[in-house]
Amino acid sequence: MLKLKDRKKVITYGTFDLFHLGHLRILERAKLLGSHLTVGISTDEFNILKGKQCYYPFEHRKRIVRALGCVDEVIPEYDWNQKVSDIINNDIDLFVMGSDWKGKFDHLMDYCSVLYLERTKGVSTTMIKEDLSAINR
Ligand code: C2G
Repeated sequence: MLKLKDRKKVITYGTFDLFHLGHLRILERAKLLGSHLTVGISTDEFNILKGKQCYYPFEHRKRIVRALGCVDEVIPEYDWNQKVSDIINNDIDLFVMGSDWKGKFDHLMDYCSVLYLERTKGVSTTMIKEDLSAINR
Protein backbone atom coordinates (compact mmCIF):
# COMPACT_ATOMS: atom_id res chain seq x y z
CA MET A 1 0.00 0.00 0.00
CA LEU A 2 1.39 3.42 -0.96
CA LYS A 3 2.15 5.40 2.24
CA LEU A 4 1.18 9.07 2.29
CA LYS A 5 3.90 11.63 3.16
CA ASP A 6 2.47 11.91 6.64
CA ARG A 7 3.56 8.34 7.40
CA LYS A 8 6.59 8.02 5.17
CA LYS A 9 9.87 6.96 6.82
CA VAL A 10 13.05 8.40 5.32
CA ILE A 11 16.67 7.37 5.88
CA THR A 12 20.01 8.92 4.97
CA TYR A 13 23.62 8.29 5.95
CA GLY A 14 26.79 10.27 6.46
CA THR A 15 29.83 11.18 8.52
CA PHE A 16 28.58 14.70 9.41
CA ASP A 17 32.00 15.83 10.67
CA LEU A 18 32.48 19.59 11.35
CA PHE A 19 28.72 19.96 10.83
CA HIS A 20 27.92 22.62 8.22
CA LEU A 21 25.11 24.06 6.09
CA GLY A 22 25.39 21.33 3.47
CA HIS A 23 24.74 18.70 6.12
CA LEU A 24 21.84 20.67 7.57
CA ARG A 25 20.20 21.25 4.18
CA ILE A 26 20.24 17.59 3.15
CA LEU A 27 18.71 16.55 6.47
CA GLU A 28 16.05 19.27 6.38
CA ARG A 29 15.09 18.41 2.78
CA ALA A 30 15.06 14.69 3.58
CA LYS A 31 12.68 15.24 6.49
CA LEU A 32 10.35 17.35 4.34
CA LEU A 33 9.83 14.24 2.19
CA GLY A 34 8.32 12.20 5.00
CA SER A 35 7.20 12.16 8.60
CA HIS A 36 10.17 10.38 10.20
CA LEU A 37 13.88 10.72 9.45
CA THR A 38 16.50 8.19 10.51
CA VAL A 39 20.16 9.14 10.04
CA GLY A 40 22.95 6.57 9.86
CA ILE A 41 26.08 8.15 11.35
CA SER A 42 29.38 6.62 10.21
CA THR A 43 31.33 5.19 13.13
CA ASP A 44 34.98 6.18 13.58
CA GLU A 45 36.04 2.69 12.49
CA PHE A 46 33.90 2.85 9.32
CA ASN A 47 35.32 6.28 8.49
CA ILE A 48 38.79 4.76 8.47
CA LEU A 49 37.46 2.26 5.90
CA LYS A 50 36.03 5.25 3.97
CA GLY A 51 39.48 6.88 4.10
CA LYS A 52 38.17 9.76 6.22
CA GLN A 53 39.99 11.14 9.26
CA CYS A 54 37.26 12.69 11.43
CA TYR A 55 37.86 15.75 13.60
CA TYR A 56 34.99 14.85 15.96
CA PRO A 57 34.47 11.33 17.32
CA PHE A 58 31.30 9.34 16.59
CA GLU A 59 29.58 10.18 19.90
CA HIS A 60 29.95 13.96 19.26
CA ARG A 61 28.79 13.73 15.65
CA LYS A 62 25.85 11.55 16.71
CA ARG A 63 24.73 13.97 19.48
CA ILE A 64 24.91 17.00 17.16
CA VAL A 65 22.79 15.33 14.44
CA ARG A 66 20.32 13.85 16.98
CA ALA A 67 19.77 17.34 18.47
CA LEU A 68 18.35 18.65 15.19
CA GLY A 69 14.60 19.20 15.07
CA CYS A 70 14.37 17.50 11.67
CA VAL A 71 16.03 14.26 12.89
CA ASP A 72 13.93 11.62 14.64
CA GLU A 73 16.46 8.82 15.12
CA VAL A 74 20.16 8.15 14.66
CA ILE A 75 21.77 4.75 14.13
CA PRO A 76 25.44 3.80 13.73
CA GLU A 77 26.71 3.08 10.24
CA TYR A 78 29.30 0.32 10.61
CA ASP A 79 29.87 -0.67 6.98
CA TRP A 80 28.73 -0.32 3.36
CA ASN A 81 26.49 -3.38 3.53
CA GLN A 82 23.96 -2.61 6.25
CA LYS A 83 21.60 -0.39 4.26
CA VAL A 84 19.27 -3.17 3.02
CA SER A 85 18.75 -4.56 6.53
CA ASP A 86 18.36 -1.01 7.93
CA ILE A 87 15.68 -0.30 5.30
CA ILE A 88 13.82 -3.54 6.05
CA ASN A 89 14.21 -3.43 9.85
CA ASN A 90 13.16 0.24 10.07
CA ASP A 91 10.32 -0.05 7.54
CA ILE A 92 11.91 2.68 5.40
CA ASP A 93 10.01 4.08 2.39
CA LEU A 94 12.62 6.49 1.02
CA PHE A 95 16.43 6.51 0.93
CA VAL A 96 17.98 9.95 0.35
CA MET A 97 21.60 10.95 -0.38
CA GLY A 98 23.32 14.02 -1.79
CA SER A 99 23.88 14.16 -5.56
CA ASP A 100 27.61 13.40 -5.18
CA TRP A 101 26.39 9.83 -4.58
CA LYS A 102 24.07 9.79 -7.63
CA GLY A 103 23.65 6.28 -8.98
CA LYS A 104 25.75 4.63 -6.27
CA PHE A 105 22.77 3.33 -4.29
CA ASP A 106 20.30 2.55 -7.10
CA HIS A 107 20.34 -1.12 -6.07
CA LEU A 108 18.32 -0.09 -3.02
CA MET A 109 15.38 0.59 -5.38
CA ASP A 110 14.47 -3.09 -4.87
CA TYR A 111 13.59 -2.20 -1.27
CA CYS A 112 12.47 1.46 -1.19
CA SER A 113 12.41 4.67 -3.21
CA VAL A 114 15.85 6.23 -3.81
CA LEU A 115 16.36 9.98 -4.24
CA TYR A 116 19.54 12.02 -4.72
CA LEU A 117 19.17 15.67 -3.65
CA GLU A 118 21.34 18.44 -5.05
CA ARG A 119 24.53 18.83 -3.04
CA THR A 120 24.99 22.27 -1.43
CA LYS A 121 27.67 24.14 -3.37
CA GLY A 122 30.62 25.95 -1.80
CA VAL A 123 30.87 24.06 1.47
CA SER A 124 32.43 20.78 2.56
CA THR A 125 34.27 19.40 5.55
CA THR A 126 37.38 19.06 3.37
CA MET A 127 37.18 22.76 2.38
CA ILE A 128 36.84 23.78 6.03
CA LYS A 129 39.92 21.77 6.99
CA GLU A 130 41.96 23.13 4.05
CA ASP A 131 40.94 26.75 4.74
CA LEU A 132 41.78 26.46 8.43
CA SER A 133 45.17 24.87 7.76
CA ALA A 134 45.94 27.69 5.25
CA ILE A 135 45.12 30.31 7.90
CA ASN A 136 47.43 28.65 10.40
CA ARG A 137 50.38 28.34 8.00
N1 C2G B 1 26.27 16.96 1.52
C1 C2G B 1 25.60 17.93 0.79
N2 C2G B 1 26.23 19.08 0.51
C2 C2G B 1 27.50 19.31 0.93
C3 C2G B 1 28.19 18.34 1.69
C4 C2G B 1 27.53 17.15 1.98
O1 C2G B 1 24.43 17.74 0.39
N3 C2G B 1 28.11 20.50 0.62
C5 C2G B 1 25.57 15.69 1.80
C6 C2G B 1 26.26 14.48 1.20
O2 C2G B 1 25.90 14.34 -0.18
C7 C2G B 1 25.71 13.35 2.07
C8 C2G B 1 25.54 14.04 3.44
O3 C2G B 1 25.57 15.46 3.20
O4 C2G B 1 24.43 12.95 1.58
C9 C2G B 1 26.63 13.68 4.42
O5 C2G B 1 27.87 14.00 3.82
P1 C2G B 1 29.21 13.40 4.51
O6 C2G B 1 29.16 13.66 5.96
O7 C2G B 1 30.37 13.85 3.69
O8 C2G B 1 28.99 11.84 4.33
P2 C2G B 1 29.69 10.87 3.27
O9 C2G B 1 31.14 10.80 3.54
O10 C2G B 1 29.22 11.26 1.94
O11 C2G B 1 29.12 9.44 3.75
O12 C2G B 1 27.00 5.26 3.25
C10 C2G B 1 26.99 6.61 2.86
C11 C2G B 1 28.13 7.36 3.49
O13 C2G B 1 28.10 7.21 4.90
C12 C2G B 1 28.06 8.83 3.12
